Amino acid sequence: PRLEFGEEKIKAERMFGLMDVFLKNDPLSLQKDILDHVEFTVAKSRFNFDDFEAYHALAHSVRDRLIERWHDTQIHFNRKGPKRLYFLSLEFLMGRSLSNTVINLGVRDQFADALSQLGFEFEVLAEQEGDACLGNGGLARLSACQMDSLATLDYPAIGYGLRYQYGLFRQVILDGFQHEQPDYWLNFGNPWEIERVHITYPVKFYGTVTDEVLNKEKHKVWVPGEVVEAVAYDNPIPGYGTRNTIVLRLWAAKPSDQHNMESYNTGDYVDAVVNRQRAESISSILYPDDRSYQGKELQLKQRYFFVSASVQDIIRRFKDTHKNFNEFPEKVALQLNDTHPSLAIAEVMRVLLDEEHLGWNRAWDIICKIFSYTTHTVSSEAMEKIPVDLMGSLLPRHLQIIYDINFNFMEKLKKMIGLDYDRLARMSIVEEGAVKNIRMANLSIICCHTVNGVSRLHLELLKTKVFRDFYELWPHKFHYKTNGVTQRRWIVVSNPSLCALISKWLGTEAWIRDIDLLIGLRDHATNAELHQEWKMELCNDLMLVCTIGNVQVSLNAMFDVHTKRIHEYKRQLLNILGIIHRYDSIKNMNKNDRKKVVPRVCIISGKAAPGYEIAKKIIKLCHVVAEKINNDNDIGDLLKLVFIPDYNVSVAELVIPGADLSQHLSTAGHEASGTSSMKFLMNGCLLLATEDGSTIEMIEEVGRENMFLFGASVNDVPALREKGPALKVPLQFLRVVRMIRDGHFGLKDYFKSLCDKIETGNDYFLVGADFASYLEAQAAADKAFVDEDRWTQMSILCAAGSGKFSSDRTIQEYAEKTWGIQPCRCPS
Ligand code: GPK
Repeated sequence: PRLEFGEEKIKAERMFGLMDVFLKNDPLSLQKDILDHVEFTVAKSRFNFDDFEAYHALAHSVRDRLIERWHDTQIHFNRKGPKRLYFLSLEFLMGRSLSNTVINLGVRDQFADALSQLGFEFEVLAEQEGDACLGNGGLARLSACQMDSLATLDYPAIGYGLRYQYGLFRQVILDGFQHEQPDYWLNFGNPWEIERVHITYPVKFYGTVTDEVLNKEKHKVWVPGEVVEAVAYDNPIPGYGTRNTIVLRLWAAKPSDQHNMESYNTGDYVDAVVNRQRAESISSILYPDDRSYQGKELQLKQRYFFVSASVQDIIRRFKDTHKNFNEFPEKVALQLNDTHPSLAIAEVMRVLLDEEHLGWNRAWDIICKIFSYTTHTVSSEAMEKIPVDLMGSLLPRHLQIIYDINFNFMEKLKKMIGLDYDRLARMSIVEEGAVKNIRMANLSIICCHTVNGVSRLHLELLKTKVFRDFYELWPHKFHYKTNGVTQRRWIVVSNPSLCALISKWLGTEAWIRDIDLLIGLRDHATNAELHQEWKMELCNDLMLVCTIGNVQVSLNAMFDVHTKRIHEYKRQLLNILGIIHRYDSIKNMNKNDRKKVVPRVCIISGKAAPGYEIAKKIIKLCHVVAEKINNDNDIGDLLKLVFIPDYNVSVAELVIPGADLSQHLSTAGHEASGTSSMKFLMNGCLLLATEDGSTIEMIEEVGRENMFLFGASVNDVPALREKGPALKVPLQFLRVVRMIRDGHFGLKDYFKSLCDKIETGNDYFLVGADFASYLEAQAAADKAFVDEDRWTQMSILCAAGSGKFSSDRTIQEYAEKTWGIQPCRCPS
C-alpha cells in the first residue's frame, strides 16, 4: 500500500519488488541500521564507539527515514501540482532535531528500545546534539514553529533560509560580564542536512546596467561585477501524525567558476584562489542584532544572495511544469518574514522583466498577487532602511526597479490624495535627507497584497501609528494573525510527563494534532485526583535545578523565570529592581514575618546584542545582585537569583517545564506579540505580565483571574511619558535605585548611566511608573502560591486555555486567508 499514490497505481509486481527495500522499524532492523551507520558513516568499529559516535549513527538512521518520507511527499506534491507556499526568512531557530524528529515520525519508542538493547540510552544520546541557532530570538523561533505546523497540517510549503557557518554567538559570562564567542556549529558535521551539490545558482552583484534591443524591444541587461554560487542544503521537516515531510532549503555561498576567470591568466594564481574563497563569507555569519539594521554592505549582500537563489529556485520549479507565467499567481505564494527578504519583490520583478520579457504591466500584476508580508515590530525606528548609494552600487538594476515602482506609486497616490507633500514624503519608498534611503517596509506594503501583524493589538498599533498613512489608503490590506507555538516541541518533546498526563485526562493523544481539545482539561479543573497528579508534575523541577548548577535552592520555592533577549523594552531591569526590593524587605523583617515569606528562585536568562551597551549593563547588574543575595546567609533559601548563560532553544526546553511563574514585562505597546509566554502557558506556568501583545488575547482565553497582570495600559503610556520629570514614582523605587547608585552592589560608576536613565524623567520605558503595580502583582503571586489548590487550579486552567496559541491555528489562518493554499496529504 505504501506505493499507492492516489489514482496512479504502480504495477503490483514492481510494488512487491520494491516493498522489501523500505526501511523497517522493528528492533532488529533499527539496530542493524544504527550499527551500519556506526561502521560505514561514522567509520568506527561496531565493537567500539562512544556516545557521540552513537548519536551520529542514530541520527543518520533517523535521517534515512526522514528522507524516505520526504521523497514520497515530493512525488505526491509533484503529481498533484498544488499552489505552493514559499516561506522566506533570514532566521530559523531550529534547536536540536533528534527528539523532535523521532516523535514526529512516530518511532521514538522503537528507537529507544533498539538502543537500550545495544546498551545505550536514547536521552543520553540526544544530549550529544548541539543546537542549530540560525536566528536571534522570537522571530526566528516563530519560523521554526511554523515550519512544524506547515508539515503537520500537510501544506505544500518550502522554507528558504541561509546556512550560516556561524550561528548566533555563544554567550559566555566572565566575572558577570557577557562575552561573545563564535558558534561554529558545523564543526562536528550536521546529520540533519543533505548537501545538494547539483542544486546551485549563480548570484550576481555590482556591475552596470545597459540597454539592449531584442526583437525590436528595448531591454535592460545587468552585467555583473561579481558572481557567487549558491548551493542548496536541504533540511527535511517531518509533520506529526502524517507522512508529509517538507523541506527547509538553506543556501550556502561558494566561489563561482562562471566569471572572474581572467585573473588566473593575468594575475597571481595564489591570490586569485584566495580571493575566490572570500565568496564564502557571504553566508558565513548571522548578524546578532535584534531589531536593528546598520546598512552594512555584507549584510545587504547576504540578503540579496539569499533572495536571488530562492527566487531562481522557485521560478525554475514553476517553469518545469509551465510554458508561460499565466498561472504563476495560482501556483505560487511568497511569504516575507519581516522586511529582511523584501528584496525578493524587486528580484522577481527583475526576472520577469529582464529575463522573461513580460513587460512592466504583466510583471507588476503578478507581483501584486503573489507577495504577502508579516511585520514583527512596533516601532518605526526599527524599520529597515538601505542607503541608496549602497543599493546602487551592489544592485544597480534593483535600484532602478524600485525607483520605477516608487514613481508609479507616487503618481497614483497624488491622484488619490492630492498634493499633500508631507504625506507623500512619508509614504515614498525613498526617504530623502542627508543620506537617501530605501524604506523596505514601504516597498513591502506597496507591493504585497496583505500585511499581517502578529497580534490583535499589534495590528491596532500598525493601523493607528506605524503604518497609518498606508492603512488609510488601503484598509483591506491590513490583517493580523496572532502568533502561535508548536505543542509538539513545547509539550510533547520538552515535557513528556505533562504530555502523558494531559493525554490520560483527555483520554486521547489527538490534542497533539488538534490543540482545541486541550479545553477538555477544564472539565477536570477541580478534580482532586487530577490536582494530585498535576501538583506532582509542577514539583518536577529537577531538570531546571540541574540547569541552575552550583546555586543551592529549595525545591519548595517558587521558580520564577524571565527568559528572552535582553532589551530595555522587555524590562529585565524592572525584574532586578523588584528582586532588590524583595531582598531589602526581607532584610528588614523580623523572624516571624520572615516565616511568611514564600521562598523564590528567580531565574533570568537571555543574550544582549554585542553592541547594546545598556543591555550588557543589565546582565552585569543581575550578576552583582545575585552575588550579594546568594551569599547572604541571613537570607538563606528565601531568595536566590540565578542567571543562566547562553539561553537557546535547548535551555528553554529545560526551563519552561520547570517554571512556576514566568515574567513578561514589556512596556505596553512595545511587544508585537511575544511567544515565550505561550510556551509557558501551555506548560501550566502562571504568567506575571503587562497587558501587551498577545497577552491581551490570553486574558480572554484563560481569564484575568488566572493571571497576574500589572502596569500601565497602552492608552496610558503616552500621557505618562509626557509627564517627564513630573511623573510620580513610588518611594520604594527611588530607594532601590539609590542602593545601586550608592554602590550597595559595587561598581557604582559603571551603573550610573543605568540609574540616570530611569531616574529624573528619562524613563522612556516607565520602569518607575509601573513599579508599584509590579510589586502588587508579585505580592498577589506570592499569595496565590501559598494556596496550593488555587494555584493548581489556575495552572490547569492556563494549560486548558492555551489552545489558541498553537502555531497550527496561526498557520491555518495564514493558509486560508493570506496564502490561499490547500492541504495536500501524502497517502500513508
Ligand atoms: C521582532 F522586530 C523583531 C525582530 O527583529 N526580532 C524579533 O524576534 C519578535 N521580533 C517580537 O519582538 C515578538 O514580540 C514577536 O512575538 C516575535 O518577533 C515573533 O513575531
